[in-house]
Amino acid sequence: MTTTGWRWARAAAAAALLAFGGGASAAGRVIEVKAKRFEFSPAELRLKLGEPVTLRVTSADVTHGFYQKELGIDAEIEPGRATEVALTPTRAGRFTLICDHFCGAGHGNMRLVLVVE
Ligand SMILES: [Cu+2]
Repeated sequence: MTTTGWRWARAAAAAALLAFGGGASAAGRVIEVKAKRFEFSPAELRLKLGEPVTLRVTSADVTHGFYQKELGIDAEIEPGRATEVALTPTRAGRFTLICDHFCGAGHGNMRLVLVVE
């Protein structure tokens, strides 16, 4: 490769980094979500249609589920480690994500609303 060609390659690599927000991974914006009996925090998230995000979910107590059928989300959230759920919403609307792993008496009220707009 010529010196000029090499410079162009480096410039292209720098531009690619900028495109992903200068350091963030290709999986996009990382959003922290905490799960505990019997709520997700935050309880509502606003997402942009077509924007890749990573939900980084941790549990403060026991194993919880993390399930939303239309968006194809189905994960187990175990205490002691973060579970990363990559997601690029392709449909607008309000989607209610639930805990589908029985975690106690208030389990049925454990919801996270994903608003995609
Ligand atoms: Cu739960």
